[in-house]
Amino acid sequence: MKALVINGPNLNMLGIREPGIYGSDNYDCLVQICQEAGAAQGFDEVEVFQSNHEGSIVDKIQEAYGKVDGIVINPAAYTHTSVAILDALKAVAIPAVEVHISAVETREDFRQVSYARLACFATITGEGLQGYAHALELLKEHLEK
Ligand code: CA2
Repeated sequence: MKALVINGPNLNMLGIREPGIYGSDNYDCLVQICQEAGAAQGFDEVEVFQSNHEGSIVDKIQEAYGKVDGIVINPAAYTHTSVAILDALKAVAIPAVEVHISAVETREDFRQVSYARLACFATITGEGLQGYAHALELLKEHLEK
């Protein structure tokens, strides 16, 4: 069983600024948490992808069709703007979990909208990088049903 973790713009900059919101761990830590959690959940493979470009994220979702069993996605700022990412998730119909490092529901009004959420069966917010481990756990449970 293969999981794909997709991260949107600026998440490769984790740990460099805004530790009060996103913590002090860097992107390599995020990748490690996903790999370890994926193995612990019994996934055969967890691919972790990051892009600053909306079209590249859409391409990655399309490429997952027929190859990936489940997706964990933090679209970052594209969460709040991208109908293209929503449409790609709907098009492939791969079970997906939305994850946000911060508690977006307690932040600015513009962060209250999530397009991607409309194509995800669960959303995790405010758990820091461990939210990715939680998302992989929910994904595995969902795929086993
Ligand atoms: O809380 C989350 O995971 C977010 O998806 C993170 C996005 C933000 O636009 C969303 O509203 C919530 C931002 C990701 C990267 O932001 C950084 C900012 C400064 C330094 C490092 C990363």
